[in-house]
Amino acid sequence: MNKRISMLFTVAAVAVMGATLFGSTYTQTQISGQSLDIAQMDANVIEQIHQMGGLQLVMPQAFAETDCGVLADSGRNFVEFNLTGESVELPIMGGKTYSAMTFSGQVPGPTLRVTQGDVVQMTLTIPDDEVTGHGNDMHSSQMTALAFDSVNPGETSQYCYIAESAGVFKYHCSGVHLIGMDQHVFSGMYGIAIVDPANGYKKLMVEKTSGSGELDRKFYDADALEFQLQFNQLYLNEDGNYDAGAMFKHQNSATVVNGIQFGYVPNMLHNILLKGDANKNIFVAQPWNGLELEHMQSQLMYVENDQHVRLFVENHGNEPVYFHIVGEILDRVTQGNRVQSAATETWLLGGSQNMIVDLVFDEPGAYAFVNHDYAAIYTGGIGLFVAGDPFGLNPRLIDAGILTDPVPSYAYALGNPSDAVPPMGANSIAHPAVNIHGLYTDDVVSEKKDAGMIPLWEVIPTLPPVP
Ligand SMILES: [Cu+2]
Repeated sequence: MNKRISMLFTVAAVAVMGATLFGSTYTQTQISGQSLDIAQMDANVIEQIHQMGGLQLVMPQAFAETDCGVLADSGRNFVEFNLTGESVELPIMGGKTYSAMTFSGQVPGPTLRVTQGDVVQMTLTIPDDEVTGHGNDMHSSQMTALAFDSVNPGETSQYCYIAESAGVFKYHCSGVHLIGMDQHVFSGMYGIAIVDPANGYKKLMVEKTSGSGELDRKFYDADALEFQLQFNQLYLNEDGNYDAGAMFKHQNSATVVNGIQFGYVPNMLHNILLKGDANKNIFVAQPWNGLELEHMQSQLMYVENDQHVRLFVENHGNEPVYFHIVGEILDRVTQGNRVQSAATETWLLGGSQNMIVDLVFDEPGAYAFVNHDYAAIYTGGIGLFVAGDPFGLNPRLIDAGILTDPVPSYAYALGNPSDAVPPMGANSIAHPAVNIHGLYTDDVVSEKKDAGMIPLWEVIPTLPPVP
């Protein structure tokens, strides 16, 4: 089958499938009444599909309008989740910017954290001066994005749902009546909802051998130090605008974690601490290096040894994520609220798929987490956890007066990056400190400062020199 015929077949199949599922509103007459201009197929496939109605076959009346008032009075815990759709310029690697679309001025958007059974009231506001409308598809709901449709500039809209299923769930802009959804998502309009299990998380059991090698088990309390890692790609042209052609060909221009390429690798401070020289890089790629980069300077993630760590991982992208931590084993992998694997080296996440990884870092050291696809690693899909005090810095930091006593992780001195720290849940261990790091607008940075998060770029120059 040649390419054009095969593409026509695909589009027709979408239409016929829609007619089968929703026959009462989409008839054969409608299908035959619309024809595709094959010559324009490559130019604007999405628009063609839209013209055919192939992706808009769902009957609005088939969806029960969920009454926020009824749910608010249901006696369930009621959580408001307010988002704003904003197009802004945000930094990319190499000192340039790109045309980003955001939920509330940050990429990824704010993380929603609720408990299974809670009512969520999602409100999306689009400012008057915004260039386009936006939607929001919450995967933690069980309502079609079409019921919500999209919101025009200068308008606000909301819907309510019960978060029935525990787990990690993507949310993402659904475009303008679904048109441009790919552009809006890859430009930054995505985030996650964490729905904690109603009965809390489970203890973590790790098999260990002890004594002369007999098998033993070690149990860790359900409470854990938590991080969020959201993988995606950028598809940009030279001008920093979305390139749909590159997306269709799966030729991304960057692999990002929480919106940034190489956002969790060492910076000049680590160079000073380990090599005594801000300009002697200790990591092969340190593109976000320099205090003048402020909240964009790369940061590391610090954990204690023998501590229960929980990672909420989502793949928002078009490429698989082969999640692996170099030098560690994923002690437990959970999807939804069901354990999928224990003691596994790597776990595969397809597009819009997620998992919760529970693990313990046994030995002091630096551990790279990667998408173990080499193309992804080399284009930014890598970051570092540092467990314990592998570099023996405690005495030096105490001598310098930065610390008074030895600490079990560098988080006590530097904090963990704000974009990797999810909101607290019932089984969360509080991070010792949180620094401001992320793909944020200046307004979001101000909010983080007001919330007590540390602007390291302001604090570090005031610290005494490390001996
Ligand atoms: Cu949008």
